[in-house]
Amino acid sequence: MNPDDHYQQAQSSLKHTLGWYAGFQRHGRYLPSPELQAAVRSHLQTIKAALTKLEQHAVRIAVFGLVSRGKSAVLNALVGQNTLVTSPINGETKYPQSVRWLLGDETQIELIDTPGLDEIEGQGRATMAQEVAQQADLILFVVAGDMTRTEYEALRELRRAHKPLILVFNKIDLYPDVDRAVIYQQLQQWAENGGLDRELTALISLDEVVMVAADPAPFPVRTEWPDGRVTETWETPPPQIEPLRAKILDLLQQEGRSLLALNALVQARQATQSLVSKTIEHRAAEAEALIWNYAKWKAVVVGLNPIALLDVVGGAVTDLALIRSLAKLYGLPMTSFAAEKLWRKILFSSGTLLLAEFGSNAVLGIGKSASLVDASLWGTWTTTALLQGGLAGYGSYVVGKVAQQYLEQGCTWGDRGPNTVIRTILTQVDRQTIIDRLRRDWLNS
Ligand SMILES: Nc1nc2c(ncn2[C@@H]2O[C@H](COP(=O)(O)OP(=O)(O)OP(=O)(O)O)[C@@H](O)[C@H]2O)c(=O)[nH]1
Ligand SMILES: [Mg+2]
Repeated sequence: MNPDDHYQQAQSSLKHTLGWYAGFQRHGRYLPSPELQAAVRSHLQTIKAALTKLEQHAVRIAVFGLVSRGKSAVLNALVGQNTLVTSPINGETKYPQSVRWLLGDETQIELIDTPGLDEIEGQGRATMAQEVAQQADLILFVVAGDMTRTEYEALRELRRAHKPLILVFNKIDLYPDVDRAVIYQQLQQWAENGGLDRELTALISLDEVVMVAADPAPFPVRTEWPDGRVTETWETPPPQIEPLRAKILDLLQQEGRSLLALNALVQARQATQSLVSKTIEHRAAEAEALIWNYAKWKAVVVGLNPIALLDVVGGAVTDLALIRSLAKLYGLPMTSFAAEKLWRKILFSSGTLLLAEFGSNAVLGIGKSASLVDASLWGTWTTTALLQGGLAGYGSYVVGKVAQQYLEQGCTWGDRGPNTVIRTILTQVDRQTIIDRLRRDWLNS
């Protein structure tokens, strides 16, 4: 399957998720909870924005690094205009800001500049970095000179966003002797000192280390004229940005569409998961009462009813009714995923009950129906009834509990659910790609 199909699958999944949200909102009106409704609205916005981004082929690239490594300069060089302010003073860029990079085809690229990671303090830094990184399809991490411990730690933190990452070594005019292999070795060394962060070195291969000079320093040019005069002028060499430009375009060409699809799906997955778990939490007490009620009634009815077949059939019907009531209580759809898993559970629960019916016949020598006729066997009848009733009630309780879990998972794992589509895409991407290297991260995030 090609990236265009990934793209369409993601689009269809997001639309499907939006449709589901619309239904959920309607349900929410009958059972209002301001907190849930606010969550629905905000998640809806997120998914709509992700869909729009997908439809517009809008790629977002974020740049990170410590102060004065030349982050703003790198973006300026890519765009070919000095739109972002650069300065020798640390901490020039104070807030994330974005510039457009027009390439002339249908792809729109938004470049996001960020403040130096050592400029903002503590938690604020981590939050800013994670927020921007979450929104990005690709991350550029700019270093200049030896990589420091802070840089290594920042890289590890960014890795949590599970985005492809290019390590940009800037200012090569000042470090003419450094080569890519040396920088990569340094990264590996840090990884080894820090307990060998295999995932970080797997994320960044030597291929993703790129050398540039975004804003080379002017150098003096001495001219000796025939008349003996000597003049000195300053010349500014042009930026050397081509390797980075080529790397980004290559990556987008190869994996851009699948990346966009995956990112949109991850956002839809996060939004859905968070909403569904909030809903389940919100209705925890009601659900518990509902499950108990069904379990209790099933226990009593199965215990009292003398006909074995009726116990089993009636028990399965009760379990189905319980699941329907739970789904209704939550306002969650019964997806094929949840339905299939639950059927198995119900069959298992009925099977156990059936075994209990036969088992108690064998052990106690007689079933409920027979013992009911003979007054001397009423003691046996009570034991059998209690045993079967207890088992039946417990079966319902288990079904109710797993129903919560499967209803929850069904929203992302159902047909066209974000998780299902993410997994399909991941099984189809080529080896040797960055997405392939991120496979495990994408599946578990
Ligand atoms: N020699 C040399 N200097 C560069 C290069 N790129 C950037 N600089 C200089 O490095 C300084 C910092 O550049 P900025 O682009 O402002 O760095 P930044 O990472 O955005 O810095 P903050 O926004 O303060 O975090 C400026 O004086 C740039 O002119 C380069 O390739 N070579
Ligand atoms: Mg800057």
